[in-house]
Amino acid sequence: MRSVRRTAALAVVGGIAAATSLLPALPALAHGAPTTPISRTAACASGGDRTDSAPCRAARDANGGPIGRFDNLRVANVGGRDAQVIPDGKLCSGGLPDFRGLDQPRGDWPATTVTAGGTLKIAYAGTIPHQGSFRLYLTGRGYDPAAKLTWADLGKPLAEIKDPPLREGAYRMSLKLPQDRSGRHILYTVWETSSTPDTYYSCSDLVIKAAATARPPSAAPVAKPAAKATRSPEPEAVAPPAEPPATTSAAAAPADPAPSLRPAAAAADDHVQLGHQILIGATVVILGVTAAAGLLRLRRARTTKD
Ligand SMILES: [Cu+2]
Repeated sequence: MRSVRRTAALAVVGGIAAATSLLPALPALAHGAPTTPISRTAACASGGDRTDSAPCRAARDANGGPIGRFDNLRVANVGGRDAQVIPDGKLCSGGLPDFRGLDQPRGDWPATTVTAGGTLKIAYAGTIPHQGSFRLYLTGRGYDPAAKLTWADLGKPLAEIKDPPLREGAYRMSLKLPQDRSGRHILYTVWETSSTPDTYYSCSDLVIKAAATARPPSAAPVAKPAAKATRSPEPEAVAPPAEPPATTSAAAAPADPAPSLRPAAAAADDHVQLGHQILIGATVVILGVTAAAGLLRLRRARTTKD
């Protein structure tokens, strides 16, 4: 009996050791950021995939040191009061000193080329599921990329999407873009989680191109009316199907950059969200108990035979 107990104890220890060794394979204690269209965090923050680019180096200089982790731009206890809590000019950093370099107005942030009036497919990397709502804002027609982003630039959200599907490491959403924007714009994404106290903020830079239905340019200069023509009817005929092919928009975006942005080991992560810890704790306990029970059964079977 003593040896059985010892075996059981060893098995528990072994099970826990085995479970612990699996931990690095589990997602790090991380959160999220848009990877399509690429956000300033996913590009330039630590763990980002364009950190060597000129705008990212400039952002680090402006930050006065390393930028925080790309998936960790979150503010606790905002509770939907985004415009009261996040100051104008600091929207891209969420007002967090660790990310202040991302607030710089620049014309060369890594951007995604999209089509006016098209459907933008969004991938928001999220390694551990949180429940919540995404509010998607787009800068208005008067937006000036040379000025810092303010709430007035954004107006009302274009869409609010609750608990979108999480597939292959990213939340998947679609957004119909307005016809009347062109050039540099910002998609501002607010993820207000309901399973944690945190709200996540991010700026994704877009270059909006006119739809391809435009007339081909003619060599001879044509007299243009001084004022814009009257509102043209929306070409609803080209409305995309529910799951539009990736080519309709975000053409310049890589098919799915989400998996390339695996957060590094949780070393510097100060995240203390109960949900994450319960998940990992439960995994350890379950693996440990399963291993112990299995070995105990084996041991018993052997003792009975003897
Ligand atoms: Cu999180």
